[in-house]
Amino acid sequence: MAAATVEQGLTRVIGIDGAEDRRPDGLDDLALLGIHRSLVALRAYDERSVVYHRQGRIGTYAIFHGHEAIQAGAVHALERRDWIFPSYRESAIGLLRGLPAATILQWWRGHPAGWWSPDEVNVASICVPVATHVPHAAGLAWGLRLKGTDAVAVALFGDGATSEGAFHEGANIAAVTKAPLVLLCNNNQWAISTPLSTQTAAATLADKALGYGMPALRVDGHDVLAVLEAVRDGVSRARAGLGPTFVEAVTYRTAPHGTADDPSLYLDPKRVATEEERDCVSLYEGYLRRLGLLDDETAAAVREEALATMREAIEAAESEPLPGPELVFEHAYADPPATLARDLDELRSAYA
Ligand SMILES: Cc1ncc(C[n+]2csc(CCOP(=O)(O)OP(=O)(O)O)c2C)c(N)n1
Ligand SMILES: [Mg+2]
Repeated sequence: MAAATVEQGLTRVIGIDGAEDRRPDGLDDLALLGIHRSLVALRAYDERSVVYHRQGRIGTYAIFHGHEAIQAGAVHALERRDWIFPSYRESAIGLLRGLPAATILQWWRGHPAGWWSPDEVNVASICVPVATHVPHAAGLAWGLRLKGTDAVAVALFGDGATSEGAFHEGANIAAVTKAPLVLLCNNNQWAISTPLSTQTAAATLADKALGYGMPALRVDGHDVLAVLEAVRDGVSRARAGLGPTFVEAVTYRTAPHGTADDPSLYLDPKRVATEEERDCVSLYEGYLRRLGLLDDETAAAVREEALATMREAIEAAESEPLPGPELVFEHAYADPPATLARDLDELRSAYA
């Protein structure tokens, strides 16, 4: 990969459309099966969360069906010391770092237990404002470099995020400081109902990296191993002190933006059906089957384990007591003004 070039085609590892499968360097059978478990854990989390939302057990939820390959590919390209900066679309990525599913469900329930200390798992808080975590990730990555460690950071964000000022500020400062950062863009071709064609006039999102003097790679976001290889390339550059890399992982959002969205107003069902034929989990399972590493029985066992985790997690989340209304004020002031006591009384009486 040269200093500041954009590879225009979409790189793949899994044989799609009759191409040969490849095996990325350094991934033994165990590693390949670990990636499968991660994909299935994310799929189960997402599927069950939509059901829990419909049952009124969690709040509004950002569905990530079809984005699992981007998330698992990224995490499996990293070492445990490396940092992950997720957006709402990657809310459950911490599962792959050992965060309990109950903790993430609590986040979507608006429960105070739905938070973790980022430095315990090197996963930053879930970022809801579009792109504002990009400068945070750039700053943390720069700090890692200043401290003399060889750890890196990855920030995950969407196609729409690349139109936000925060993305550009973050990309620029990361490049200027040679921050060890991988900017991983999930190009699912929609920002809620805004299609990519009206989002940008750039030929590719990866082209935007050129303006900041960083190289970019474009991969098929349905292909977990292609994402892994690209992020791994970016991580190697970052560890070597060469600065940030932009990875555009191209996929297509076949699900609603979130549980509050009605995509029938703008998504073409025919396109959705075509994209679903290349579902990232099924594609990877096909690859493992061709390698003789997966059969029906193992696939069913992995899925059942993931579903059991979710059953236990929702039960654990729901059995945690709800906080009292005073929590709203508890961390707001070092010295609460006198009027707050009155407000709190009013709030309590509304709850009583
Ligand atoms: C700064 C900011 N502006 C607007 C919103 C409302 N909003 C939430 S998601 C979204 C679309 C983002 O699209 P994209 O970056 O492509 O990410 P995706 O949701 O497709 O993963 C918008 C505009 C927000 N959360 N933050
Ligand atoms: Mg998008």
